[in-house]
Amino acid sequence: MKKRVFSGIQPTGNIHIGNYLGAMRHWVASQDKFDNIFCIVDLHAITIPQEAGNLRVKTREVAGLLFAVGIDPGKSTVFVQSQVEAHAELAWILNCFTPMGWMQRMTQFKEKSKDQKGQVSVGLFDYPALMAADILLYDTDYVPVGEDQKQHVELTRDIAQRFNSIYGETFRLPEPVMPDIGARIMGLDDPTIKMSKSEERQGHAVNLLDPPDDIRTKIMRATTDSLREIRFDLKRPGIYNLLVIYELFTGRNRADIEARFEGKGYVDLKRELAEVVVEGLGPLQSRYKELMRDPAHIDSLLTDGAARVRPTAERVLAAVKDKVGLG
Ligand code: ATP
Ligand code: LTN
Repeated sequence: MKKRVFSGIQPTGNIHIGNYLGAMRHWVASQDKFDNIFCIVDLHAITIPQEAGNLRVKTREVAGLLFAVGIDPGKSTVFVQSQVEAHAELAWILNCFTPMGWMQRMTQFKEKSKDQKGQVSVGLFDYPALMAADILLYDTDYVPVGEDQKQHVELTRDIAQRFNSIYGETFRLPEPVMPDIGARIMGLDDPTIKMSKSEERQGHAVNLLDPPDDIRTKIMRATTDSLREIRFDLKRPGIYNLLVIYELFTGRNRADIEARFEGKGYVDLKRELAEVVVEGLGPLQSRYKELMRDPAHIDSLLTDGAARVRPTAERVLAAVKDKVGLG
């Protein structure tokens, strides 16, 4: 039996190279080794206001991108969260087993609620319980994510353990899996914050669907420092981030990269990086365009995906309800 992998991505904003390098490309790379489920988490998306038409467009766009980067619907299941009702139902039950104090520690909520001033929804606060439901419904072994989600996976384990200790072995405990390099790609305009879909500034992120000239402009304008040497030095976050992106797109090792840029300037690095990223994203962009000629096909892959996972989700939910004394 292959181990089960589950991960999720929100259909909000534009998918960027941080999502790709930190998460999506690892999902693709491990497809043969594991039994994979990838979920487009539209219920999570509405924790922040969304326009209905746009949410639908983005949901299909993310699906198209997942298939375009190489998720093979024959090997992995991709589905839309709101199409499997068990997610919302288990989230409610888990709410009732999650102490407020545990939720109050979540750093993502603290970050995200800052931007929202007085408009923060209860859903945003409760986001991690829904994420725990996503993971626990499928007897998940591994959750491959970027570093920002580690805390949520650890909370999921705590909630699962708490439930298990009250009702006996019910949930499998999942483990977060993060890449050694690229788990936290930083913003191009501000390398002290993570590259994020919700940052809307023009030069913040390279999006997977950016035209080549936009990619070039964004990389050429990336914030660096006033030093000269091109080295992997964590204390110089701007240049470090660009080098990590270069490293991940080219697959070259650090010593070779440093040797290649010895005596050269930041402009040389940026120019070469821009071409590497343009080339790296080219094939994916063509596949995406191709796939999007037939949106009905994408929708049908998603419907099939939901049908495939629904029985597992319903079995786990039924066991939980039975233990709790519901229904
Ligand atoms: P937002 O910032 O609006 O919450 P996001 O950019 O974090 O969105 P998600 O859909 O929440 O995107 O994340 C999808 C996956 O990408 C998650 O596994 C997440 O950990 C990973 N990820 C997101 N940003 C980065 C980043 N800057 N570096 C590496 N991985 C990332
Ligand atoms: N919170 C995650 C998206 C997400 C997820 C999940 C990731 C929702 N449910 C389950 C892994 C497993 C995010 O913002 N990236």
